[in-house]
Amino acid sequence: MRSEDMLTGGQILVECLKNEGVDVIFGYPGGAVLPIYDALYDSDILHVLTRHEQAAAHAADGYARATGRPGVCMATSGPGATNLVTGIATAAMDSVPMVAITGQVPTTLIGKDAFQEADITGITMPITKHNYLVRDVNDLPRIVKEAFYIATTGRPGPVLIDIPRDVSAGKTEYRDPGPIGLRGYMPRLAGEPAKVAAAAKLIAQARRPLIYAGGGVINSGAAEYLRKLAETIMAPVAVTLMGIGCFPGDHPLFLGMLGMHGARYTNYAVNECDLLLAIGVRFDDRVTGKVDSFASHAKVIHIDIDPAEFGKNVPVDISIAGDVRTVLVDLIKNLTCNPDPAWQEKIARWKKEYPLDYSREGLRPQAVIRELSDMLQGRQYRVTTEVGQNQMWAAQHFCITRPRSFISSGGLGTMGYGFPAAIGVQVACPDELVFDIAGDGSIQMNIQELTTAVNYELPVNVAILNNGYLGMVRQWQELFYNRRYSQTELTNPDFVKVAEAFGAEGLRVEKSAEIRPALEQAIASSKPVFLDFIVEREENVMPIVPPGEAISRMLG
Ligand SMILES: Cc1ncc(C[n+]2csc(CCOP(=O)(O)OP(=O)(O)O)c2C)c(N)n1
Repeated sequence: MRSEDMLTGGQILVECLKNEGVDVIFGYPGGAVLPIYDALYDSDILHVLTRHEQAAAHAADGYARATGRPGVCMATSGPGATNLVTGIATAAMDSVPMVAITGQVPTTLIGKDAFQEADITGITMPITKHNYLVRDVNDLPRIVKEAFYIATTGRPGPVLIDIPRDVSAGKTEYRDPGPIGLRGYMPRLAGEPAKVAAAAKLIAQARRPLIYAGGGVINSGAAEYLRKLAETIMAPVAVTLMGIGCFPGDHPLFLGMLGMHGARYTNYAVNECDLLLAIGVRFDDRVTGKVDSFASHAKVIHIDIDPAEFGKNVPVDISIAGDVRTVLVDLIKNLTCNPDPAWQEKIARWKKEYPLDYSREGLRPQAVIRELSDMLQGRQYRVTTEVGQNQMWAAQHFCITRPRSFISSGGLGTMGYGFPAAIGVQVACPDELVFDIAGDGSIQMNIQELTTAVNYELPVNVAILNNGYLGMVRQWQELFYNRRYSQTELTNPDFVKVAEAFGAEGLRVEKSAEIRPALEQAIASSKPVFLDFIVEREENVMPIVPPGEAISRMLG
């Protein structure tokens, strides 16, 4: 081999990433990844330097959720790698395609408690779809190709590649690895025709059908077919938190979110339907409440790419394994239906009787969301959220009309997710308006990323619903712990001054009449903006299904 044909492992990695179409990496350097950062120095891949590795992972995740393309994050060995863990687990729980690259101590030191050694492949085993420790630089091209393939095919998820420093520094010739051959990994894509026919038969018999749709619809690009299905069989559509955007929020058949903070009419409809068409969902406990009472009058059809989901939480009558889009295309052909007109009428009555409403006095968080939602209609925008009341109010009151524009940590419920995710989303969608809906607690979990937003001129906006509490926990203490507010009252910094100190813009809003002008100012600004909304302190997210209860038994 001629020496001029030799590349370092770092250079080979960069070549491989380019071959995979990677245009941005979110990361943070350190000793064990120096050969990779050295190779990046000559590359035209954009590297976004976050201020914490957790934020790099969330930014990569936000990028992936906004685009459908895998997000890439990178960290050094030891603490850098462990700082990625929350971000990887967040992506895993929500089926987000991600490739995480970590540095590792040299192969000769592995297992010797070397400086900054952490067994990151061991640590991330349960939160990755697959992970690799690269022991030979010659294996890198194959591993990178496999990692992207695994992250993006079937049910998407995170894959980690751990690269010891001697491997990224080692030299060899770059060779294309050729076709991928992964024994035992065969994502099932085509639906099962006999089962599709059986499902069509059940649909024809149903009088009160209801669709329960989730993130799988968005992942498979099936929103258009979901809409066709719903309109063909005249079935109302309830969505999970992850499913928000898979069906237009302004469609007459839209029922909004079901489950713990679902609307009363939505949960009643789930309770009374006689056919539940569960599409790209996993029957999460926040959705089902008490499992035996969930949709207990209904036959259940479950369509999902991951057969491991069938019957995991709720028994199903027909399960169809396959890509949701492919299955829906098949199912829509030759469908007949016979819904009872009284079903639609009943739902319309419930909608009138139990709207998602709130008090108009003072500055209400729901009013902030509604106003923002109204202002953004007709424009290109994306919304991320933090976790807590802010997230649930956003889910209840934002009218989202297209997929990939509502981005939130559903499965893991990660506070500190929304702001770095918004940074990743803004990188992916430079021409769109990006808003993070935040709580005053959550924003402080990754507030340091304001520097990243300022440095890269990313004009993300953060609407902080500042109630001076860890609101959702306080709400539970109010309802279920006799108002004993143990450790949930917050002392906050002045968010306006914080924003200014970081070189961003800060605006404080204390009256409801000021909501719109402040939002307008934020939208017009070319800088990142923190909007500090001083909202009513003890507002609650209603309705709420008490933990362990049937979803038809809501408070509020
Ligand atoms: C990393 C992390 N730690 C703790 C929690 C538990 N938790 C869920 S909601 C919540 C309160 C969130 O408070 P805040 O961000 O102020 O939002 P609010 O509920 O007031 O809108 C907490 C502590 C969590 N979800 N994530």
